[in-house]
Amino acid sequence: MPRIRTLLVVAIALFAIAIPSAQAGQTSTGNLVGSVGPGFTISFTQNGKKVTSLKAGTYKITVKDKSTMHNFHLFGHGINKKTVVSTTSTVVWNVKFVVKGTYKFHCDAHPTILFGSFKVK
Ligand SMILES: [Cu+2]
Repeated sequence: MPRIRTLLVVAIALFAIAIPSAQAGQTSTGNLVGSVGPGFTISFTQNGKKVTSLKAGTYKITVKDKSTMHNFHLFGHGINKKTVVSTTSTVVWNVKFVVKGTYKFHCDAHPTILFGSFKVK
């Protein structure tokens, strides 16, 4: 009987530890949108405003590639995700920003014209 009680205490303790860590790993949606095209324009916004910084964490990013001559390429600190230049697409990425620092995005076909960056703090 004491052995079962010990196991129960351990199980409850593990459960108590698991709950906060699950919450910490939750995805923040935050209405993040990466957009490129249809003209020569690229943007990364949150609720319609240009993103300059984000807290480290996992985010759901909706990427709208509205041009067959541009793509949206997000990269830095282990992140490297992109759409295809020759097609249009709308995709949702789950991106985990772990490392604090500057992240960049650009169009691979026009990296000196269409580019931007933001910080993860
Ligand atoms: Cu381009």
